Amino acid sequence: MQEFLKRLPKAELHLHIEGSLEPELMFVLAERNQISLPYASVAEARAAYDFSDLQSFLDLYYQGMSVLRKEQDFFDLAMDYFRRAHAEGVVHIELHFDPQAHLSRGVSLQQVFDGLNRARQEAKEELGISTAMIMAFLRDRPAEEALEVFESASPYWHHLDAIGLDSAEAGNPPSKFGHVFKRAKELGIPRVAHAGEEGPSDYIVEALDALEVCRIDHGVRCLEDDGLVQRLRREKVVLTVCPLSNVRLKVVGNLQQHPLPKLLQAGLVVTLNSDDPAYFGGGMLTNFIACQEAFGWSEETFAELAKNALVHAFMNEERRATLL
Ligand code: ES4
Ligand code: ZN
Repeated sequence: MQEFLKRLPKAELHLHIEGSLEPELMFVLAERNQISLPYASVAEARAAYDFSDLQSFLDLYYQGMSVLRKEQDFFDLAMDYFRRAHAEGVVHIELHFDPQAHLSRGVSLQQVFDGLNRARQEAKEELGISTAMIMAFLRDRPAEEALEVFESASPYWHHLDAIGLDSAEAGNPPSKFGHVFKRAKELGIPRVAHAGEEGPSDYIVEALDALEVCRIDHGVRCLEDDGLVQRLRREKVVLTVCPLSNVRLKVVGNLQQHPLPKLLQAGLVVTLNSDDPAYFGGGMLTNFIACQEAFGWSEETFAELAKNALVHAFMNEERRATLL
């Protein structure tokens, strides 16, 4: 079964590239950029990844990415992840990235885009992996700042497959970003948003109504609203579920208690994803295997989940046809 899961062509629709920064590379980049880390060793960093909620993770996530300063750092970050994902049978990766978390440290959009785009090109040529870019806004920052960043990214809009919304969810409803997402819609840029991870199911409704997203990242709390579940099923809204993330951030008590089987039972378009693999205990294959162990799903179920991701990926139709 594990061999089947490894060979299954997997597309990853929910991945924060900054959350793929393994402690080993973090130490290399810290040395290269003369940045001090609060950890004495790789083991100490890993031991610190013991989260009580989303915010306790975000604190270490922003801390960790402080080592990313130059174009080469973003290239190394992404290439390091693409190689690991390739070894796990991942064929397509959609990268969320957080420009505000870099701009606020004096790192330019050009350094971020150039490094990530160079890695995407190399991944395509050397690994045969296709990629997509999702520029995410930090919902715990002001909406005006998100709009400014979006406008200042105009030279790079043609590289974007979508915009997204991430960071601390509770108290930062999707509607706060209505005008940014409206602007993206006018420009023909697709939209996704994190909702219903720590925040209430109402935020999923808001993301659909106010942001007009085609996907909900996480969305596991939709089950608290029967009407919403019916709507998600009717409108075939994709949920990018991240099982190990939900366990590590204590959205669920353990994987056996995860609502994934209920989401499938409800006929929703579910996909499996890693979110922040360096922080949550593993990448795509680890998530698939953990679900196999927790739920005992058949090969057919995993094939359906993997197909959902390929069908709904931001990918040209020629590429999709080769993978389906
Ligand atoms: C995130 Cl798991 C999660 N939720 C919200 N924002 C994020 N940024 C990176 N990972
Ligand atoms: Zn996420």
